[in-house]
Amino acid sequence: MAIDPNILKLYLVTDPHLCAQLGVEKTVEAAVRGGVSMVQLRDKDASTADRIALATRLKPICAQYQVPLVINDDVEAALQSDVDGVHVGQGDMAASLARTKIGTDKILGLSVETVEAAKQTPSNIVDYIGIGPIYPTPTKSDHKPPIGFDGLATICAASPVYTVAIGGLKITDCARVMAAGVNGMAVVSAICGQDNPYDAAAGLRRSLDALFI
Ligand code: TZP
Ligand code: MG
Repeated sequence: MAIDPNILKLYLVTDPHLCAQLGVEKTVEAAVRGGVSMVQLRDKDASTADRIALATRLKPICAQYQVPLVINDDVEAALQSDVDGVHVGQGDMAASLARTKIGTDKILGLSVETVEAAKQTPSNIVDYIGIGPIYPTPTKSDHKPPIGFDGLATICAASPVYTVAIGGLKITDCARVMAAGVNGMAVVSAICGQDNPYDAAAGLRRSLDALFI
């Protein structure tokens, strides 16, 4: 519990399909070098064993840059690979149970799509919420209706915990994202699958840093 909100500034969520050409490890290595502040291993189709194996390879890369690494959905994989935490959605394991399993020292994130869900977020259990999708995005097939920047600002204002925006966000959105009051911006395709993930991450980080004055 009690995270530094700066870790949320530029949050990379990985996608094995978008990263297929370079691979997830090389993409993450380039992204953390470029200035990503947090990484979430997200692979909806992998087994727990596969996630543990990949997380074990990503851990030293992230650790070298003091960038926290969390795993989407899979508490067991997060525990066995001893990464920094886990991110769950509304339909996944209940946040309270995830917290019980991971203990008090690890990071717990929760996806939130509505003001009601934001208000109900237990601040003694959840460290941050991921709010979105802001735009429709092909990266997440089953996503809820996009909330736009007004929706983002409303949900952010209702949140008792730190916040990060997600869904279709590009470098041109940095100012509007941060103006909504969130602590950071989460991206998949703005880094994964880009010709040069280092340049993509560094460009995003420069834009965000310029807004944090
Ligand atoms: N949750 C809400 S939207 C999304 C997730 C994991 C995917 C965001 O991907 P992209 O490529 O940044 O739009
Ligand atoms: Mg989920």
